[in-house]
Amino acid sequence: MKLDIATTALLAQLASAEGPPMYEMSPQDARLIGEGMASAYPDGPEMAETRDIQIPASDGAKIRARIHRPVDKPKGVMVFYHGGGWVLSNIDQYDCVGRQLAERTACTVLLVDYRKAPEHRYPTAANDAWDALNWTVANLKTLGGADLPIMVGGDSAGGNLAAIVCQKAKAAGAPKIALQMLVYPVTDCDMTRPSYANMDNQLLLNTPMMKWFWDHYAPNEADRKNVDASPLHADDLSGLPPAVVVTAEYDILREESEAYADALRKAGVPVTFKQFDRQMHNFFAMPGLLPAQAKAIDYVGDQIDQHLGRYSQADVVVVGAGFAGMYQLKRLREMGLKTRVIEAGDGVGGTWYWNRYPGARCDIESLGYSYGFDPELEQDWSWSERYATQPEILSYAEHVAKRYDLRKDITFETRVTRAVYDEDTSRWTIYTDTGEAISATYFIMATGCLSVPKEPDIEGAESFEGPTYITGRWPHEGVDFTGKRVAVIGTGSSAIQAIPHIAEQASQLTVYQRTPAYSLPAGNRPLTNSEVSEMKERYRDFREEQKYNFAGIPKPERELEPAAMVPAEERQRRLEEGWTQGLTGLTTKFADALADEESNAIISDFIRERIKARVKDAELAETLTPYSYPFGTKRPCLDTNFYETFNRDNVTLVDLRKTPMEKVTPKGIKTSAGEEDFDVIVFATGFDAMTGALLKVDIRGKGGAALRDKWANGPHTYLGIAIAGFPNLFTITGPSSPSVLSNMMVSIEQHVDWVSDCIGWMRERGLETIEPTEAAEEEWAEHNEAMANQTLFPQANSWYIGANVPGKPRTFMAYVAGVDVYRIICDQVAASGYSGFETAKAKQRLEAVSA
Ligand code: N01
Repeated sequence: MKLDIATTALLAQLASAEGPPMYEMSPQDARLIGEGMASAYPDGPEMAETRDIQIPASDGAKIRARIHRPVDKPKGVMVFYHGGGWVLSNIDQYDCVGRQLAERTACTVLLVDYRKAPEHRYPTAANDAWDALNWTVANLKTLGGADLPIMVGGDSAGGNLAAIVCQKAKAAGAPKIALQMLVYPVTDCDMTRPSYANMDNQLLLNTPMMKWFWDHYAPNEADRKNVDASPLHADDLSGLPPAVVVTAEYDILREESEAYADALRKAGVPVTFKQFDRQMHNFFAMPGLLPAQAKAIDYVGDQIDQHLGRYSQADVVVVGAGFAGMYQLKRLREMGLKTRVIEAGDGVGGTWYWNRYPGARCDIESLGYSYGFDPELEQDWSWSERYATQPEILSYAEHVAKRYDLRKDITFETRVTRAVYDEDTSRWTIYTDTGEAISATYFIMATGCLSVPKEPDIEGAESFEGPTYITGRWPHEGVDFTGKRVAVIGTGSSAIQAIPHIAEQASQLTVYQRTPAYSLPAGNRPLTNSEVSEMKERYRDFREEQKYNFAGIPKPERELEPAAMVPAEERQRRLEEGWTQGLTGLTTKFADALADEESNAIISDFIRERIKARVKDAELAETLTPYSYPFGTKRPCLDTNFYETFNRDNVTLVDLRKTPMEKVTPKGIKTSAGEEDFDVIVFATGFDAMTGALLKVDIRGKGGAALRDKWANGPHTYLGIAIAGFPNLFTITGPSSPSVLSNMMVSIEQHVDWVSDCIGWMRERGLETIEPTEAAEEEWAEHNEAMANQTLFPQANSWYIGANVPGKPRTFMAYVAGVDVYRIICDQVAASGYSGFETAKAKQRLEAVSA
């Protein structure tokens, strides 16, 4: 027997309890056992409303019932009939299950305490179930809305009642039932099926017990064969509501549940079928005790979401319409794959769509910060400045979208909230906040590395009475700071670009600095016509140079000697030269610039002197000078007039290392030195980098495992592209790829090409799934860590290691050996038939999802 461990342990505990088997007890005594077990179940989630009611039965009696209304606005109503062989259990014992269903499905759940046998024999339970359904229809408004769809559900004998009320509704012509959820339902009184004879199945429900139930409920054998006792006996199942049928592997009811699913499907009813392996009968009704129970609630919740939402199919769903998602869409479309891109913004551009703060521009030179996949595209676009502004880059993204007609496959203003992999169908279902569910073979997260702004982690941030802005979510209409007292919190790249612009408008600007940055002058200027045309002539060669360069930035070239081998005069010459050469100007001047403390100190000291020369007030200059980490171990910044801005009379710097921030108040900001009032606060406090956007979506892989759980101690991937346990999921520039340490355009193109080629390779071979092995993932993690430890990167409390987000696990999240080395590794993995990955062909299935 192969039950899961929790089930095995539970059965072992139950076996140690003394007493006769239940089928030798009176129903009254047997009910007490169920009550004892239920005392171990948790209370379940909080509800907006929980109310007990009495439903009038058609014979004049009263049926007890309980309404659980979820916190979220109800999307539907489910009438739920509990299991217990028509003899045992009640709605108190199913209270937690009802709450779980209500919370997960955002539906009002009506738990029905139909009358039990032997006090009330067949067909009382079926009649009560029907009366409760009709009461629900008549009282929909009080349950959440007169237009809400109605579903029925139940487990075991409750599944039997749910199936029966659907047949009754069909016969009566009403009500319309949107869905029937049948969890290991009793569908037939035939107890001669092989699943009854198999000893492996004689667990919480065994053959004598089933006989005991039937004998109490329908002692007359002829009654049992009626369709309102054995719904499988119905002549015609066509026209019944779509069904979700769940079974357990070790359950005597498994075969009759399967038979009903099969009969429904043959009658043309859409059926989604799932067997929970290594589970026994009743697992669905044991919350808190069996982990599979929570997974089953999730599973039925997902199915209900699909049925209630809009449901569609695609070959691939890509999340994000930034530069990664756009190119990914183009590639997949060319391969003939039906591709849907889901984008939260109302336009393309990703980072360049959201980051509209004043002064936002790229710190990679514009001639190299563009797509290289189409020689014609690079000829018909001309950059105007050495470093392009955000508006210019955004218009480039829009130009690309138009040129390749990308928008038609992008759904804008829609967020992906959840994605669930189904091992039975080998497909992902991707859920959006607009109620759509998309089933897809491949799921690609092109969500960017710096796309989720860090939540302001400062006490009282929400209490400020004036407007607040986050640089990474800047209003499209812009912000006018004229005459305002403005606070900017942070001195990273975003703040450094924004501060000089804000200072020009604001009456007073106060900058709150916790860690000084190393910022180099951008040296921005308009590009000359000859610079642009020269690059256009040599673009093809340049693209190759980008691909096989350490950072995807071919100039300046990397010097090969460690600093110690370079004579003092030559060192100085290189430093002077590097100072004007942008982001990689100084890190390329010595081979060991980012690996050796002394070498790095030469550069860091040089920059410190330069910073001091830019600020008139010596004390202020000292405060702005970084000492606590080596140059380059936090992302360096490029600025235009950042340090000079502090020479203005209307600009003040607060050193939070000396006077720590205490809180934001309704009027301003309080530090240990006192409180200052402001009209506006700008949070330039950075991002939940690398993993933020991936974990914002609730991604569930094999066995319902959550990516959030898998990465609780830091992200683990293979090549930063794929994740063990999450087949056919790809991450573009994911954690432990070079990504943020490189020119993102070069890294994005490399990943998109690799993923597209991989999908093409699978399709040529008829392969259905691909996922990395745990071993490959482990080897990659070890290699990453070893490479990072050869550098100075781990010395800084940077967002590269998650240090900027309180509580985030600390691991170095980018591959440091360079995009050139990385590309060679990725190419070799592909050339060797995707070593480190496991692939599988399509499975033979009992049942395909159809809806
Ligand atoms: O964010 P950051 P960013 N109290 O995390 C401070 C890219 N980028 O948006 O260092 C007080 O770098 C924080 O202080 P500390 C680029 O890769 C590119 O500026 O944590 N202060 C820091 O000073 C960049 O690296 C461009 O001590 C708090 C600042 O806020 C990345 O985006 C332009 C605080 C955050 O700096 C992120 O840059 C802009 C608190 N509670 C950005 N929390 C280009 O040019 C945070 N800080 C392409």
